[in-house]
Amino acid sequence: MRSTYITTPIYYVNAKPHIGHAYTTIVCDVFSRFCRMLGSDVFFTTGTDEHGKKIEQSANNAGIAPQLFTDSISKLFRDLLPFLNVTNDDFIRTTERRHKDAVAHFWNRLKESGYLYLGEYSGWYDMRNEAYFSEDELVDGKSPLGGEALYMTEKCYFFRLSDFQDRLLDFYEKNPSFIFPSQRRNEVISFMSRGLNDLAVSRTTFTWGIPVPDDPGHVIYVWLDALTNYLTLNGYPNNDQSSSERWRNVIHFVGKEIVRFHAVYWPAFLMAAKLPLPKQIVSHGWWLSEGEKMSKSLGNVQDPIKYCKLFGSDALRYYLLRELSFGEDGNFSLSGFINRYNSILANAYGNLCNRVFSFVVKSCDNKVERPRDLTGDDQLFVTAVDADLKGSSSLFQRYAFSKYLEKLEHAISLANQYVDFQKPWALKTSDQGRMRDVLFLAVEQIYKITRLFYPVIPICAEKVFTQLGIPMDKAIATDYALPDEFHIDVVESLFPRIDQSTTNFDVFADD
Ligand code: ME8
Repeated sequence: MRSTYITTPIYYVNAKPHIGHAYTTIVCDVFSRFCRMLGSDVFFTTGTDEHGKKIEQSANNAGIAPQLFTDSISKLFRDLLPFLNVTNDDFIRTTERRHKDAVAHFWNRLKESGYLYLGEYSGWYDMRNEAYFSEDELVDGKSPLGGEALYMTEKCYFFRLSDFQDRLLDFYEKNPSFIFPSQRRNEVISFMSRGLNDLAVSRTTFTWGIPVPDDPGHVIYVWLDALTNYLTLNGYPNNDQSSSERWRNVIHFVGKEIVRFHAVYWPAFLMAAKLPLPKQIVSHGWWLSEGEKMSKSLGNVQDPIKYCKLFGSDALRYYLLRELSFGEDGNFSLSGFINRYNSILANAYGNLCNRVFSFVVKSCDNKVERPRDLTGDDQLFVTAVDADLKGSSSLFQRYAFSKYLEKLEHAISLANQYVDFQKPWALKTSDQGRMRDVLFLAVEQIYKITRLFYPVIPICAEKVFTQLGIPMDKAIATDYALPDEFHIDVVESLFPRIDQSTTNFDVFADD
């Protein structure tokens, strides 16, 4: 079985999680569920990034010791996962012993291979993003990543990043899909063409970090610390990464603002430590709120838990994947959420399942059988649905989640049209045999659509399979043959319409 290792970024613990974090985690969960359906042995991880000056300062501002502070915020990220119905296999905290050991080991490998040296650094430091910039990289006096920039000088260890310019460019050329999408790849290459400077990888101006082995006055640069989490989670240094199939198939999902760290620094560190490089860095765009990036420092965030509590995790997962064209930015809005929920989940899909299943229960003694022959209309219907579903898998593999869902929505609308046109309620008095055939075909297409909907709306999918008497693990297995007879005992409502006049939206008032 093919191994696939899927990672979210590990999130800073300077404030509680918001929709942006929930988005990446959900994307990774949906992708993991999809890969598992295709038979992959998936290892899916997430966690929290807990060191660095920014976290130390947030803890100081809160008047709490950094460890206690990070304990409490990391817990909020961990506790969010069941709300989102996420199936991660591990959760890492960079303050854990296993990680500190892995980072110290990794540091020693870089040192032994001659890529670290002691020097002095002066530059503009963006504390929000924990990165140094040169004067000419500043934009209107701020860092190019948008944070305030402070001029600082400190003695620190450097990583010989400049040695890797040609090797990295060569690697990108030989592995054109390493950075996805290509727009980000072009940005990275253009950044590299300006030349790579050596990178400051230790700090002495604060203490909240992993000490440099044999020089504890320095703490290890938080990005070197954080990126190593992906190795820690794969058992480094105890497991041999060079022979790890999982490591060769690691896909890092990240927001577009941290592509540089993952696509330039990380492969350079790995090359220096003589370790294999990840398979792909997949980057997505931002959720905006009134045109600005939703972020804790801008204070314009939305709480994902509120959405899950009020509308269910399936609804949030569906909205996030459908609304944002993967890779691009998009606006998050409650009204947009309700519109998509009501028009697709409640009216088109939920209602289709409900009316077809109820009809089977009420008018067909709870069961329907596969028809012996298909009419021309039936054949057209099944062929059209199959055409929508056929290409969907490759869309998924190209991370085109919104287009994928669009295909499923089209298939749902074909099924609704088929039922409307065939009018099983009229056939009930004129031709019961035909009525049963129509209902079987409708149920069968619902089942096929629901299988592909499963990674996005797993709770609802399970309800549909249960109504059809098919266990979830069978329903989503690649080689499962659909039974020739469906039995439906009880019909369950899937997505009740959101009635704006009766829903209490007060919970959103303080976001
Ligand atoms: O960067 N829209 O952590 P972080 C979409 N610790 N995604 C968003 C988002 C938004 N408005 N806001 C956040 C860090 N994200 C580092 C990562 S990895 C070795 C270290 C998501 O807490 C998106 O995935 O700032 C983004 O890259 C990540 O959260 C940044 O989280």
